[in-house]
Amino acid sequence: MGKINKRKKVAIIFGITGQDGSYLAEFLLKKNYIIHGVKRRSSSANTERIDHIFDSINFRNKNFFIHYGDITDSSSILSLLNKVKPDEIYNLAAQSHVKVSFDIPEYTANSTALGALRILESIKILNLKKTKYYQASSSEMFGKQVSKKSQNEKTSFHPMSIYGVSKVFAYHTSVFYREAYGIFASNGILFNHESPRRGPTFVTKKIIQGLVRIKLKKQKFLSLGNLYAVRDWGHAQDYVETMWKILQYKKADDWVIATNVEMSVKKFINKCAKKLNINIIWKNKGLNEVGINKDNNEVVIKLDKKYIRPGEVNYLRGDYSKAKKLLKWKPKYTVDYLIEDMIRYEKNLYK
Ligand code: NAP
Ligand code: F7E
Repeated sequence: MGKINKRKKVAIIFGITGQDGSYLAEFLLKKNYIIHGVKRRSSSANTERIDHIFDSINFRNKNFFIHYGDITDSSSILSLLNKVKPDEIYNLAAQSHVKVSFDIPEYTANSTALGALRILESIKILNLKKTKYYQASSSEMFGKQVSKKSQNEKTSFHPMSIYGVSKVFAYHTSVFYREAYGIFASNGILFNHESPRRGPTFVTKKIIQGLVRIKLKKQKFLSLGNLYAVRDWGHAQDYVETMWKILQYKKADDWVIATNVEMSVKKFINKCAKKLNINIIWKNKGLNEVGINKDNNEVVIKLDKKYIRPGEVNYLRGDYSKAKKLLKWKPKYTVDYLIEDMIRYEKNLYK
């Protein structure tokens, strides 16, 4: 009997150089996909999270291609989609930092909101009927939650930043292109997810990097903002798998992806410190609150008002029962594993 020649699936990843883009690329390559990643031009290298995917001698991987492009540039999107005609598109590109979105609101809206519109409109113009689209939606869309109930696909949105507002626009734009033009466009409403590859200014990475350096006596203290915000932190490696599952589901839909475990920033610090054998006691209130290393009486955590946001999301905990039931997905990694993985990575940098 002749061998069946199964065509490899082709995916475009916008945001390939980011935390999720790099893990998703690894995941899809293992599934035998051909990947086209889009990176934007920058004056210094922005590919350190994906450099290992290429072979080190020829800097080549026959299933992995990188293209210059920008989600604020419609022409680059249109011509790439026309050339590649992918089976799947993952839109992970965004100005993804909530605090930064207060400082650069217009650019945040241009990339995070209009970027999604540009890709969806390109799919429509090119009449790519078989192309499936994944939108990286965010728990930040839920925003101001008055009750401490968990959030699911039916919870209403009340964003508290231009980042959140932009993600709401991209969410509804995806639903609209699905309903009006029949495009397979799905939203993954992902709660916070972290990893050793997390950007250094997000709170988990900042805490772990800071505490490891304090432990190694390379830093004296760490300055933070709101210690009482509650988040639902998962591992990015777990979450990229669901992105793929979402596009394999029989119809386009919207999905909450989370762990359903809540934790305040302060509790996260205490957990990390304990794993590093730093014994922290807390003193004072408000902006004067400090974390003191009980063993030497030195202040290791201070608060700085520059990290306090004009709009804050105080409570996030995701109810992922729909994904659990229909996608058969649940997180593999606990927050304890996540912290240990991140600590291990930081410590290795100093070996
Ligand atoms: P990230 O590490 O900040 O990665 C963002 C990616 O977007 C990077 O590759 C970045 O390129 C790229 N990008 C930014 N502006 C661009 C532009 N104008 N044109 C082309 N590419 C651009 O974010 P992440 O944590 O991987 O998150 C991936 C996506 O999921 C984002 O859309 C984020 O908003 C969303 N999300 C994240 C979480 C989370 O907890 N991580 C939760 C929910 C949703 P550079 O490398 O050049 O900066
Ligand atoms: O802040 C508080 C801060 O910046 C978490 C993005 O991936 O997840 C992420 O957005 C909490 C906030 O993440 C500092 O006020 C205290 O309450 O790590 P973060 P985020 O804002 O939740 C969502 C789901 C996304 O979609 C986003 O793309 O921690 N916090 N002190 C601090 N935060 C930072 N960054 N730095 C501090 O010093």
